[in-house]
Amino acid sequence: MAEPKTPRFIQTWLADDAAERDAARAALLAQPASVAPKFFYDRLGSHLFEAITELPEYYPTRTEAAIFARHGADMAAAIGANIALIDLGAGNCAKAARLFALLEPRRYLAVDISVEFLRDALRTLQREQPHIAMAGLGQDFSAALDIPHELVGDARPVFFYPGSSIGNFEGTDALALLRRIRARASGGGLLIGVDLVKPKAILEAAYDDSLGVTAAFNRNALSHLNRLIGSDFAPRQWRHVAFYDDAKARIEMHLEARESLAVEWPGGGRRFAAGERIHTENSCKYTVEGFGAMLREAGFEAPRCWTDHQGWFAVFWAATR
Ligand code: AVJ
Repeated sequence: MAEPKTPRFIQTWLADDAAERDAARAALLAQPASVAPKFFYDRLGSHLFEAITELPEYYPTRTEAAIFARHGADMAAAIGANIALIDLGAGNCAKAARLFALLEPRRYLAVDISVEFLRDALRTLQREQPHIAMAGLGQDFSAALDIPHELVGDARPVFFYPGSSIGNFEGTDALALLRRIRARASGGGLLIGVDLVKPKAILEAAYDDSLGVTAAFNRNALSHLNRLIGSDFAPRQWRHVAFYDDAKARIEMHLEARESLAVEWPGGGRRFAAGERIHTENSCKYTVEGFGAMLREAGFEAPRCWTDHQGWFAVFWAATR
């Protein structure tokens, strides 16, 4: 019997590299303090996010899956053959794996910041799908999108960015990321999932679920930071806060100090007053028109769009010449 294939793995991002630690400390000392959402995703954080996608209140994952189930054949026809599927923020790789039968990619490149989690998921997937050449990239693509050419080969690069992860970026940053993707997608394109503006109550429940899984996910960023910079955050002292800002069309997540407290780390620290917040995430919501315009501004031509029957979520295919 042949040896089971192990996907090639290239790691360019280290959460505990000195520059990352400096930036994390600087953000904690800023007014207001913040923790970048990438720090949600240590191994436990990736598992907690996986649990979030199963919550009854968290509609994005299942709504997007329903759009793929209903319109996948249509999308595959638009996308075409001979592709390398490049999965940005692949996580457990489940979303891409469900498209394999439709898109029949020759190569699959999974990119994620949560390195160990990705490596485990990809090993399992490669065993199940030995005929697709797979590789993993442990990379912070929000800083630089660096896809080694030999991993794409002569296949057409199709970027896959599902789940509305683009929502973590504000206007100009989102546009810059789309432009970077477009520059690397010649002859292929971008298949992207985007969460849409909808009534506030539905949005807020999705980010403040009744089991408290999202609250745990939010607080886990503090445990991750404790390991990275040696801080002494006590997650229990922080309350999960999530609300929808209509004017900015975004969910904001924060951690709010339940009492006046001090946090220390080697070489520094700061006090937080009771009620003071650390901003941990923005999750921007779009309209179909607004996101289509943004894709065109990023240089994609004639994007196509599919939505669910409630108009809660959209998937766009934007080809690149
Ligand atoms: C992974 C960024 C798409 O914004 O919905 C889920 C992260 N945060 N619940 C989102 C998240 C709180 C998620 N994204």
